[in-house]
Formats: sequence, structure tokens, C-alpha cells
Amino acid sequence: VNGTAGSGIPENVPPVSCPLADEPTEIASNISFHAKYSPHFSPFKFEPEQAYFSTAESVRDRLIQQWNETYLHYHKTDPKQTYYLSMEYLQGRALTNAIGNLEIQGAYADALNKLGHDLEEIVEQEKDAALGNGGLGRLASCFLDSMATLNLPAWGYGLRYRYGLFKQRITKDGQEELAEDWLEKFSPWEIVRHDVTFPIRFFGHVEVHPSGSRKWVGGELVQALAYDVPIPGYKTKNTNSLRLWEAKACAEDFNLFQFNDGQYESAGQLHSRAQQICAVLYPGDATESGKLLRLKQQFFLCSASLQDIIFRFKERKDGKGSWQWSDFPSKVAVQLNDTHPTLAIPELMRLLMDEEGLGWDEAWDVTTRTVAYTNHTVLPEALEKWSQAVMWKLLPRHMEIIEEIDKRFMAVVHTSRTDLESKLPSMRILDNNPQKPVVRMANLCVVSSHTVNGVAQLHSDILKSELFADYVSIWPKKFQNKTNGITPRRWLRFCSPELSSIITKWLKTDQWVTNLDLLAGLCKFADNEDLQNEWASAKMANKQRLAQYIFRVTGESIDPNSLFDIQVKRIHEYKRQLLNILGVIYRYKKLKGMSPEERRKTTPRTVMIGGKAFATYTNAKRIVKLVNDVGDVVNTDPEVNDYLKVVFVPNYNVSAAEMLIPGSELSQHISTAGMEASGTSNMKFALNGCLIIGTLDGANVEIREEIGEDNFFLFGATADEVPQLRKDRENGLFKPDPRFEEAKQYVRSGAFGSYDYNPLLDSLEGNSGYGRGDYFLVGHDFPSYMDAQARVDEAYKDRKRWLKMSIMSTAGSGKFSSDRTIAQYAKEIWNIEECRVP
Ligand code: NBG
Repeated sequence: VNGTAGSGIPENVPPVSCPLADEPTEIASNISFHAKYSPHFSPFKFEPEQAYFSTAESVRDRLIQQWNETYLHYHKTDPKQTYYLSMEYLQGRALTNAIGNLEIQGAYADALNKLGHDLEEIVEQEKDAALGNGGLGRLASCFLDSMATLNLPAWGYGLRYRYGLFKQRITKDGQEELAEDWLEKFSPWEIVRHDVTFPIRFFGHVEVHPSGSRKWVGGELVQALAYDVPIPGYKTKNTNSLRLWEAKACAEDFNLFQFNDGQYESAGQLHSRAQQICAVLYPGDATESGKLLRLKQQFFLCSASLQDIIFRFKERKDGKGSWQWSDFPSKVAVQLNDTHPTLAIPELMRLLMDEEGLGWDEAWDVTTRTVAYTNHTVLPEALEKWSQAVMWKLLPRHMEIIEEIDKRFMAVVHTSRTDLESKLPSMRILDNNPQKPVVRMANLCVVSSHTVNGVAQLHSDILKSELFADYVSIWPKKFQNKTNGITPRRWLRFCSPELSSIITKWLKTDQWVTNLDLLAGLCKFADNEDLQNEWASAKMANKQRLAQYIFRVTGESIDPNSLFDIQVKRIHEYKRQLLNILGVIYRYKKLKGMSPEERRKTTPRTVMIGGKAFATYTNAKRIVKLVNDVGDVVNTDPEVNDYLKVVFVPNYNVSAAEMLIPGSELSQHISTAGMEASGTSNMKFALNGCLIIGTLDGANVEIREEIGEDNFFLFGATADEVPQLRKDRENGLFKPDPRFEEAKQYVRSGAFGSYDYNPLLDSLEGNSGYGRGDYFLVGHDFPSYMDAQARVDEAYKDRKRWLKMSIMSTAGSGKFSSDRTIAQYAKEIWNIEECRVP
């Protein structure tokens, strides 16, 4: 029934008794049923791995039941639905989340006990589904959780990558990337839908009919095959779908003649070409073939999803409803998660015109009332531009449509906005620069969407005043802000059960899990000694658990009584892990110069840094290496060992975050102001009572507003100061702080080994051949960063004050629930309503 009408199983056949009992004994027998009859493993073994798969299958039975009820209900009530198109989803593990959302955690724990297993150990067996690379992908996954929890009729659409984001291994040379085989032993959370397939075309040409109509023909065809992942809401029956597409060649594409002739490779060529499409997330795009593959991936997602959406639209009311294309936008909302799915725009136009016979104006009206776009970055290198030549080759009909959109947009400016003529070259969709003609995807999105939003207030303001300023005067109402959020289920309720029960106890309700604003009720107890003591002991338990984890993954022992200071996120120069580690280096050098008595007065710290560097991003990889080298020296230096440890946390992913965030006390969100669109881990840390040291960037601004400036360690230049500071730097007007010079010099002197860090450090100098003259202003912000760190050390010495600040961080985090974000999208962009399964 998932979106498709059908006659279903005849009613006269009694259903198999449904394993939905909540009794541990019955659950245990359902788990053992799967161990015996779902034939993935020998039935004679029941080790943690087998126990995990059977437990997951038993939970899946329940999800399927709810899922079918959900889609029957959506089908019957026919509400407007949202389709979230995203190249990335960072789902992480599903088991804890599923049994948590279904509220059957306790029963499953008991059932597993009866079977001789421990739930905590079983959940660890699951591999992370890492079909994303950072905040954008995790945001999409938090949104799915909130959409289901809010009973919104909504779908996620993505790709089923064979290998997830690479696995990071740290060797003596730094980061090494390995394929992440998340499907090695299959995933119990996906259901292949052999009944849901669509043909996807690449290359070919446009055929013009005498009537003037155009059709895209020829080229290559592959099949898109659906895999559905159930997305349960919290405390509700509504269970939505994440539909992931896999690319498959058709049986006819296998050349049996060649195969029998011994030409095995060429016989299966089309099959292996189809497999490349979903092989990995973000394949390297340095080569032409890499670029082509990425474009293929994007189109594959868009075309399959839109064909599916249109199919469902036509099937409404069992296909009997009379509908008109002009109704489409009142039944369908398509959200583009960044520019990666931009091709949905020309593909929807093509499907409506060439396949359904609509005229341009009608198709354009439908498309622009359906599609909305979220921008997630202002970094110029991340704003996608596709070579026109590659586009003409792969998608000739879409290029025609894009040219027409461009032409019509210019006509609007020429006729009604002559004041903007001079701006047209940068506003146009096509950049016809003869050296490198490209399509600007963000411009295509802005012109063709009914709404464009940024992901935090500061970022949305920057979009309006800078990146998209010229469009704002044409369409002032098109631009909105939707400050990001995180799901309180995964990021507090399930990852920190200890803290959660304390919160529930003091608020006398667990309603905060779906109404996060209730956390504000903790404010009035922030000084209460009993709460503070309970709070401290929950934190300590989480710190101990984290210390064990760190020991397991790095072999390093860390002291839970030291201040746990964490920075985990993708490694990028704008996120300034380099500022962090230079600060650590300075601290280390000072500690070494102190007498033992002086050292005893300092605040002992454990600094943890984790994150993956993109495989071809040299400076990011150098930073990873530097953190590891500093750790090697500091952690084996008996003089400072009790006061400072530095740990690089390998292979940071969602599951690692679930361990790190609850155990943290200070976290660093220290990007150059104006460059981090929002950040979402800052919200997760604050929610878990972790204090933030940070710049006025992205969502930090709003977090600080909500939790109070006294509870936030602020430093650094503001976004509006940055351009002038960069100019000053270029003009030699910058005077570096001696502490900054000392830290860099210490690295250059070889204190952390023989690796050549000069190119990295040179990027921080004004006139380097390597860098961009400290484009990220590490030097400018270094002194205020060090001062803020000194305030941290002081605050930590005052236990009561620190605990109060920690409670206030949690109490002020209500705004950052993705339930709030999604409710705003639903009301202000999608115009969809709750559709609760009775
Ligand atoms: C990222 C931003 C983050 C933001 C997430 C989610 C991209 C392109 N952007 O600051 O860098 O939190 O999106 O909105 O990945």
C-alpha cells in the first residue's frame, strides 16, 4: 500500500497472528522465531550478532504494521504531502531509536535478558547508516524523525549508497580512508520494493515532432529500484518512509552472447555501469568522469523521486478521483535540501510538458508552486556550478529547459526591472563565460522556487543582504529563515537516559520530549543544590562511559575528573580546528614552563578533537595529523600529563556523537564569523548541559540569546567586521599577538615531530605562497580565544557556578528542537497539516 493503490490480500484469509504483544516473554519468542526462521545465520548460533539481527527483525514487524496503517490512512484521507529530496541522510543506528520511539525499550531489554543477552551490547552490533557527510545529512535525518512525530504526511527521498561515508583510520601518516561497508551483512531496516521501479535516462538527444512538441529519446536507460526505510514517530502510530533509490540495469542489458563467448567484462558492462551510480556518496570530482558521475547521481535521485510523486498523485483516491494538474501544488510540496537536487526543477518541467502534455506556462506555474529550496552555505566553493558541456551531454532536454528559464528570467528583468540590468550577468542562471560556461544551480533554485530559506537567522540575513540580495528586490516575500533544530529523542532522551530521568523528575513530566520548550522550567531550579548534585552525578556517569569509549578506540586513558573539552565536526579550515590545537599547543608550552605548584593550580583538561577530512583536502588532513602528533607528545609527557591530555577521536560518526556529546562539559564552535551557516552539534551539546565556547556565528547567536550571555564563552570578530579585517590583513596592518607567534614557532621548531607543518602554518601568514593570507582569521581571533579559554578555566573551578551554567544551557535549549523547525516548515513553506493515524 505504500503509496500505491491495490486490492491487497483477500479478506477471507485470516492474518497471521501479529507479534505486537508488549510482554517480554512474547517478545522473546518473536526474537527467537526470527533467529530460527529468518535464514541469515545458522539457527544453532545465537551470539550477539545473530541476536541483533533477530531483534531488529522483530522490531521491524511492528514497524511494518504501523507503516501499513499509516499509508492506508494517508491514502484514504489524501492530504497534501511533503517530499524531502536530499543527497544525504545520516541515520546512524536505528534499533535504540525505534524501540525508544515505540516505547518498548524496557520490554525488549527484559526479553533479551531472557535470551541471555544484554540490550546495550546488542545495539552496539549495528553499523551506522552513514549516507551523508555532515550537518546537512544529519539535519535531514532529524527532520524525518520530527515529521513522523508531528504526524505529518511526508517522505524522505535519497540514494541507497552501497558504501557510506568512508571509515577513517589514523595511522602514523595521518588519516586513511577505507570503504564503509554498512551493507556487509544486509540492513534489517530496509525493505526492497520490487514493485516500485522507474526508468531513468541519461545522454540521448531531443526529438522534435511536427506538432512542435519535444521528446528526450535514445541514450542509456537504467532502472531505479526503491528501498524503503521505516521512520517511526515518537509515541504515535505514524510511521513514514525514507525511500532510497538503487540503480539497476535491466536483464536485457546483460549480453549473454558475449558472456558465452568468454568476454565476461564487456558482457556485464552495463550492469557495472549502473552499479557505479549508487556506489559511493560524493565520488571524487577532480576528473571529468567523476563530475559526470556526480551529475548522474543527482539526476537519478530527482527523476526517480518525481516519477514516483507523480505516480502517487495520479493514483489518489484509487485512481478514480478527478484531478487536474493545477491541483498538484495543493497535494505536493517538494523541498530541495541544498542545490544537490536542483535538477528536480527542469525534470518536473520536462515530465509535465513532454510526458503529460502541459504547455510551458502551466508547467511553470505548477513547478514553481511546488518546489522550495533550502540554502545551507555561503561558501563560494560549495555553491554548485555545472559545466554546460557536461549538462548538454548527459541531459540535453534539461539544458533546453534551463536555457528557456534563463531567457524568460532575463525578459522579466528587461521589461519590468531595468534598474537591475547591470546585475543580470551575476543573477542569470547561465554563466556564459567562454572559458568555462556553467549553470549556476543556486540561481536556478532561487528563480524557480516559491520559497528560499536559510538555516539560522544570521545566515538568512546574509543570504538576503549579500548572496541573493539582488533577487530580494524582485521577490521580497520569497526569502525566509528556518533556524535548524535537532531531535530531542536521539539527542537527549535516548543518548543520555540518566540526565533525561533527572529532567523528567524535576519537571514532573516527560512531555518535554515532544515539547522541548518545557525545559525552561529547569531555570528556577538552576541554583538548587539537590538538582545540581544529581546533575553532576549524571554528567559524571556519562563522562566515565565516554572515558571507557576513548580507551576502547584509542588506547588512551583519560581522567573523568578533568574538564572534558570537545570539538567534533568535519575538518575544515573555516571551522578552525587549527585555532583549537594552536591554543592547546600554547597551553602545553606554558604548562611545561611552570613549577609543579603552579601547575597544580591549573584546571586539568582533556581536549578531544574528532572529525573526517575530505580525502583530497590537503590542509584538513594536515590538521588531523597535527592533532595526533600533539597528542603523542603531550600524552607521554609525565610533567604535564595530569593537567593536559589531547585525544584525536577516530572515525567520528553519529554513534560516536551519541557517546561524546552527553559526556562533554565544554564544546567548541569557533568558526570564522559569517561562515558556518548554522551548526547543529552546538545545539546537541547545549541541550546536554555542555557549555559552549564560540564565535557569533550561525546558530551560536541564537543559542547565546536563549541560554543567556553569562552562560556562553564568547570571543572573536563578528561577521560584519570580517571583510575589513581581511583587507587589513592584506594591507599588512595586522599585528599578531605574541602568544600566536609563540605557538606557531613551537610547531615549526619540530616540537611535535619531523612532519613538515610549514605549509599549514604558512596559510596563517599574511604573505604566504600556500595559504590565503589567513583568510579564516585564526591570527586575529587567537588572543580573544585564549582569553575566553582562561575564563573557562576560572569558571570550572567554581563547581556550583559551572553546574548552574550547565543547567541553564539545557533549560535554554527548547527552541532548538527540530519539532519546532519542522512545524514552521509545515506551516510557512509546505502548507501541510497533521494527518494522525487513528
Ligand atoms: C551545512 C552547514 C552547517 C549547517 C548544515 C545544516 C552544508 C552545505 N552545509 O552550518 O555548513 O548546520 O548545513 O543546515 O553541508
